[in-house]
Amino acid sequence: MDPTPETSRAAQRAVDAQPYPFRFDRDATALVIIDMQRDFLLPGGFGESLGNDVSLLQRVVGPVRALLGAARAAGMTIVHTREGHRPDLADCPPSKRARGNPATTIGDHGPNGRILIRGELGHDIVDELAPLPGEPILDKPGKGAFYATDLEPMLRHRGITHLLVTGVTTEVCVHTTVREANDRGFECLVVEDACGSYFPEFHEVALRMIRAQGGIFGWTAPSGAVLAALGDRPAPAGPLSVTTTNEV
Ligand code: TIU
Repeated sequence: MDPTPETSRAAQRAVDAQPYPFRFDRDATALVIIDMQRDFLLPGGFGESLGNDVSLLQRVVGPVRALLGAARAAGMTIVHTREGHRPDLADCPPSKRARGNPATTIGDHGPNGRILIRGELGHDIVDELAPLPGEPILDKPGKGAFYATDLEPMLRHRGITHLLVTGVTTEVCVHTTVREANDRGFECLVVEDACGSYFPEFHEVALRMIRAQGGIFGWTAPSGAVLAALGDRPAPAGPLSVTTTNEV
């Protein structure tokens, strides 16, 4: 039997987002957690080797953890990504190792093992956000999660059309992934406080770039608004008022 308008509406959620409400169906939406790895969040890893203060990313863990709990409770698709390379570095562009001429670089030994190398402690996801069995972990060699990975078929096979994007860093791997997803037709909401950067000003501007021009790459919203929409609360009946402005 075809779903009635009432059941269709019950499946739909709406997040109070910018630049206008983000409507989604939990069954067609994935929570994507980008690169919440020790190598970016803890001392001695890739992030610090690039000269960054990694403590700035710690504030992201709590909001991502809350979203992860809500997505698990809702039975949603959850994808964890990790940036990194093969132990033999065959998939690492020499330019990426050399960039910035750091004292230690990808493949070198650090306190959490070889930097940004698959299988090493530093490459893995922080304890607070450890994936559960059945949650896909996507290893990616680049900044974007679609480049040289099987993310796109993984999402299409599950009927996923909408992404809730979180993780680090906002202007690098989150942004690259959202741009790639946007060109593939996925609707992306970037969760503002569940993303972070070593540069707070880049974080803010990166979010504005997502939602500018009527949502040129997608939507943004705070985690509280997303959590409210993820629960067992249907979207309000009737059309949401949609006002598209260039306010960012
Ligand atoms: N350096 C930086 O801001 N980010 C990265 O190198 N990778 C990710 O963003 N994951």
